[in-house]
Amino acid sequence: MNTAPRRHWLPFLNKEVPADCATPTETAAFELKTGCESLRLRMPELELRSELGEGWRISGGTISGGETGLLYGVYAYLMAAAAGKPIAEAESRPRYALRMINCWDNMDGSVERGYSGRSLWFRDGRFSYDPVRLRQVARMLASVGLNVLCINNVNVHEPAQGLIDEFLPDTARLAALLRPFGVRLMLSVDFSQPMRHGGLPTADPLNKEVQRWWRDTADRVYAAIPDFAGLLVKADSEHRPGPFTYGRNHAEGANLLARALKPHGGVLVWRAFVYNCQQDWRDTKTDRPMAAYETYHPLDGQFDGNVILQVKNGPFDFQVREPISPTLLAMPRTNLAMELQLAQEYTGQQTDIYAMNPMWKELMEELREGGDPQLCAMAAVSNLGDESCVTGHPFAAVNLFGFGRFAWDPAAEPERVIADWVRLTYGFEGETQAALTALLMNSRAVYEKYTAPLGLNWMVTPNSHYGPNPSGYEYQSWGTYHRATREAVGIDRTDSGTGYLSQYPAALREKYGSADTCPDSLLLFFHRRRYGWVMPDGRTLIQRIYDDHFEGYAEAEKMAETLAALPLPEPDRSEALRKMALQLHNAREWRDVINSFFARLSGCADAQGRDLCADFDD
Ligand code: GCW
Repeated sequence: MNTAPRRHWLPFLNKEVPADCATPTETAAFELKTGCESLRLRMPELELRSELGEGWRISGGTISGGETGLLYGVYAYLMAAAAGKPIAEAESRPRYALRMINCWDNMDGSVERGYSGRSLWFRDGRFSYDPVRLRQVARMLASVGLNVLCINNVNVHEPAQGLIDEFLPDTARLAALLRPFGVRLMLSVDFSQPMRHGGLPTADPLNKEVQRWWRDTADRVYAAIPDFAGLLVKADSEHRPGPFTYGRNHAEGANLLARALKPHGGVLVWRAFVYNCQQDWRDTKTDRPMAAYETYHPLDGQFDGNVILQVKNGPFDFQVREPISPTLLAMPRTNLAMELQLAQEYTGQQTDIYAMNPMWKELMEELREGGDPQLCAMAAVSNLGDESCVTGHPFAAVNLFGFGRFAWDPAAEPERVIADWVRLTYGFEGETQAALTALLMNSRAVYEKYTAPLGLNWMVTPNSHYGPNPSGYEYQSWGTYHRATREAVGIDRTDSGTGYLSQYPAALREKYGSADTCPDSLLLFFHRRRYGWVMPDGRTLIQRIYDDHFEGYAEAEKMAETLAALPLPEPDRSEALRKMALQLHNAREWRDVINSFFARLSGCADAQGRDLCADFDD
């Protein structure tokens, strides 16, 4: 489906930018004019001040900034006015230099973990896109300050290896289309590319021919795309090739590519998603969350200056609740990026509503408690696709918008960000704005309750990752176990258990190490507990499991009522209501499957006598 784009948070900028708009400054001027028409704003003066870089200043009727800073300043000015909070005096600069969207798009047009349709730029093994549509998407990215777009999947399937080779002219054309919006292109490459695409017998990072091949490749790419952002690599992870094949470590692997990019000012983003995906489920000593730290901590200080280690926010894989990844707190001499996932792989797949900014705020708090490492970049797996609303669910756009705001200023209040999105997208004010904002703000807590409260993750349906299946991953090789028996559930990750806890700095070790101080939300992630264990609020563990699932479903029903009462425009209204019905079905499945699983296993009845679908024999 490649239908016309729809409402997003810049409805007043929904016009086409002239093709001859070569520089961000010209684009900015045009955008401003468009905005002025519909908002009847006084056109501020624009002043190019290169020293401000990506930052901007609004003062005395003038917007000043570096080339992209000016563009961002204009968007900030227009969006603030449209949100009913005009800016007279302000200045701002981004907290992170790189604010990246990682698309998992394949060249056949499919999108790995994509829930918004097919790829916006690939079809049938080649580039295929509507430039008007892409400029609109680029404008969405630029309006919230996102400045790097990696267009292809980190699992690099053929023919995507040709993006830096036979398709390079097309890649360069797309880069040119994005350039006026301050968005630089990045590509994912396969570590074994010199063999699979370069005819070499090896991809060993210490081999001179391999080094030359990457250098020549980088030279060619930069000749075609001078502002190319760099390369992204998933290596030795889930069957992808990597330096381990040659007995080399990941610093040697990353530095190989980084050195080829360095003369051109490019960065090499290396993903830290490395673990043994062929674990024997009987093995209770190996604990998957420990893997990244074990691989990377010993290498701290060995990565070149233009390498960025990109670490998923949690030690597992984008579950609804995980503690902060200890790797982010253990690499003081390495450039770090945190990787988030806008695609709702484990969080409702753009069917269930799940707004992420509240979760990201918690992650930043945990980072601070753990010693406040200085990250240099933020990355997020894209939720974009070719469906008419581009993010699958009309409300999922809040996560793209929210990610841009967050990566610019991680201290931005989630509620304010979400309220702005609501106002800009739907024009809601007062009670309606507050109602949709509250619904979105609570959506994660509701989802967590009906799916995986208390840090009890991986009860999801294998492969699809939507819907419950409590034993689905329990006897598999992915390292994803809850180990529920008839007495107890959860994993002891303290010193008496797997020892994972020891990877954290003291403050977090203390907080998580005792079941009394560990937040309820992570209890079963860090501790194994009997069902009769009494929680701080006086309820038993099993009762909390039941109660949370019942509450989660009841709250989802309330969400549905609120949603139905909102004056949403069409087609968003019909689409949101249709998806809400699916969400309720999903929530009910989770509630009943998980509760009956535990009731049958434990033999414990519900204190409130509700139906647990357990068929107790007595
Ligand atoms: O969560 C897993 C996903 C894979 C993904 C992988 C990764 C791109 O299920 O689809 O592959 O993470 O992050 O590399």
